[in-house]
Amino acid sequence: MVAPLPTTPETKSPHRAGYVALCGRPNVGKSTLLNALVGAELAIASSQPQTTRQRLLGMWSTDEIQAILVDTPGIHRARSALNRYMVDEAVRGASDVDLVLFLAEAPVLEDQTTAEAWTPGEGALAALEAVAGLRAPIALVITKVDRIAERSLLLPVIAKLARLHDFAAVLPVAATTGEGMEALRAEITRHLPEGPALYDPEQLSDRDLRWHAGERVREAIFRFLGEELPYSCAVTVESYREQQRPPKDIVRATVHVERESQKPMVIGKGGQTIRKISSTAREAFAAFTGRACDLFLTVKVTRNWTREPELMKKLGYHQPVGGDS
Ligand SMILES: Nc1nc2c(ncn2[C@@H]2O[C@H](COP(=O)(O)OP(=O)(O)O)[C@@H](O)[C@H]2O)c(=O)[nH]1
Ligand SMILES: [Mg+2]
Repeated sequence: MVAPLPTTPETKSPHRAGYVALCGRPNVGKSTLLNALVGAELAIASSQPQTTRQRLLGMWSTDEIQAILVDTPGIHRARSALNRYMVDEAVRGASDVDLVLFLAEAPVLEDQTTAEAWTPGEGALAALEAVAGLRAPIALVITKVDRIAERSLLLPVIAKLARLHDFAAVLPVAATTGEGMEALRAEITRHLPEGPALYDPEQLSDRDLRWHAGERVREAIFRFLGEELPYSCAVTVESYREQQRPPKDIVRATVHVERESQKPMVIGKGGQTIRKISSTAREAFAAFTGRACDLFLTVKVTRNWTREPELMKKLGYHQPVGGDS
């Protein structure tokens, strides 16, 4: 009789799960990177700084791991109550995570001389300082490297940035082309502690659809309202109804502005601006949910809301009770 072959034990590595914060100055590409890692357009991104106002969790789940990614507002010098809230959200979002990704954008460099002369800006240094004292290891992610045709020009930049802190890793990436993303995913995975998934692997975000609907309106506002006005706007979703036949979401939302004079600017001549905002947001939200959507917008003056913490709370910008991050 032949003895049965010894069965080889399962060599599958244990499941890992944990939290990873994306931090850095405004506009360095945090929201875009979160979307690329999750593989869905969860976080709104725009070419203007300070688009992200609140912490958002995006889940990157595979059979082996779950990385809960924390998108944070940019860290910047804050004057108004709204900006202080945003910076607090950023630092709170980064406390108690397993890894901090500190994002710094690759400068646009023409030649070796500009590359050698480059030094990190004050804003980046201050943002790094704000997270350097946290418990978690920090990996430096150099973003938007697709903008530099000659990659060797990055070397002096990487060397200078790498000296600023004892980074766990230095990772050049371009979220828009996918460059460097494999190395970034491997680095994230390495830092996750062993443990079961903390969210349903099917769930992509901690925010509900109502919140996402409001964010699509804010995204369209950033796109159509020029340089200044978007910072005076907030969006609240008054009602969200899922109609069964035909399947459709019916969303009613309010765009709040700070001053009476801003209202006609948001509405536009004959209502054309608000119509553009509405149809762009509606299409983006329908693409996100995969269902048709009707969106009804109203514009309202909520005087000085960016300066009054009580009004901010009413518009959804309040500190989490008990600090849940
Ligand atoms: N060329 C290039 N642009 C990027 C990349 N990632 C982000 N951006 C752009 O940078 C701007 C700011 O991005 P966003 O994700 O909103 O930055 P955040 O403020 O840090 O969240 C947007 O216009 C993005 O399209 C990238 O990898 N390459
Ligand atoms: Mg952002």
